[in-house]
Amino acid sequence: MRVIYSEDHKLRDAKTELHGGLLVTPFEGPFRAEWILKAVRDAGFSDVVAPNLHGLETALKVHDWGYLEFLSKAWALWKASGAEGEAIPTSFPVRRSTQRVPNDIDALLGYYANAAETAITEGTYEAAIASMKCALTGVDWLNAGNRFAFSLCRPPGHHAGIDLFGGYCFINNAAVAAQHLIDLGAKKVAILDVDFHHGNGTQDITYDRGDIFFASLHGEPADAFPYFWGYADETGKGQGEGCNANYPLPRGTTWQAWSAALANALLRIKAFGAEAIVVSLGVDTFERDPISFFKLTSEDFIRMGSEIAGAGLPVLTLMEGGYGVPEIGLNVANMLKGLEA
Ligand code: SP5
Ligand code: ZN
Repeated sequence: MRVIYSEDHKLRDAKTELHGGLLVTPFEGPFRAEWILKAVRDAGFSDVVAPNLHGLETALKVHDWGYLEFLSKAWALWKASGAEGEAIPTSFPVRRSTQRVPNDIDALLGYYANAAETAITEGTYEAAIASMKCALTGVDWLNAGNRFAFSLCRPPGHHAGIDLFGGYCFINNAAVAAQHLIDLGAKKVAILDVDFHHGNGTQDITYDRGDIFFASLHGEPADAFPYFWGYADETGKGQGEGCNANYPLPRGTTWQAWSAALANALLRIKAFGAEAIVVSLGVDTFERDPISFFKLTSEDFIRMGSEIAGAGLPVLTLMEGGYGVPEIGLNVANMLKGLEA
């Protein structure tokens, strides 16, 4: 399995996350990619390469142009406004308000945010672009005839919508990868999101598309971030009707119920006729994850990899969430081992 990793993830090193009414050290930090890279190497995955050159053309097919321009300028505008801390959104367009794009940076932050825990900081945009390049390079590896790649994306992407950041995400790496697969000739692809949190950004981007099947297993929205997306009755619209499958699962879910949902998702992906699977891999389903409520064990991640490989399709695995505990590295390495077993 080829592993794609960029040192530029370190450019995203936020000092603040709004959590429990305090500005705490973010759960999503550079240590995550370091731990995961070490564990993956220790598990024998030694083919680690830097990403290929890629521009913004694929991202512009899945994100709004004004949104990407905002991301590229947000930190400079924030500094120019005289603010001292990191760029945290505080004012939001809501039900019955206008949806006009504002001028002021405080307003722009709220306009483009779907959550306020995630600060934009110096280097965030550059790290998000490097993360996206890891995803695109994983697709290039599959396109060269290989069955598996692992893009060690950081920052993650699945909460980034057409024109929305939040949930530690800025550019939707999975959607960009799926678009790249299609641009290289695939007619149909699937994104399988196994992160604890619903992949609301990916759903936002793919909801009306008939060429990308999106399946997500996640904590029940009424109780789990991102709260306002991820119900089972969200099935897609227009050309995409029937191409969106949500599997909300309750507090305390273990491998037994989780794997039953996975089996159903894989059946749906096969029936759809996907030619490849992009896996949004969050290991925040782990029993000791600090912000989540599923109970998967480290061994379950090996089973997860083998079940997914059992679909018989090329698989690009992309890193999403997984926090706090050193086992995030082992859990990722286990999933990759399961894929190749
Ligand atoms: C990529 C990814 O996994 N993003 C997750 C972002 C979650 N951010 C906000 C979570 C708020 C949840 N509060 C948890 C309370 C735990 N007691
Ligand atoms: Zn997550």
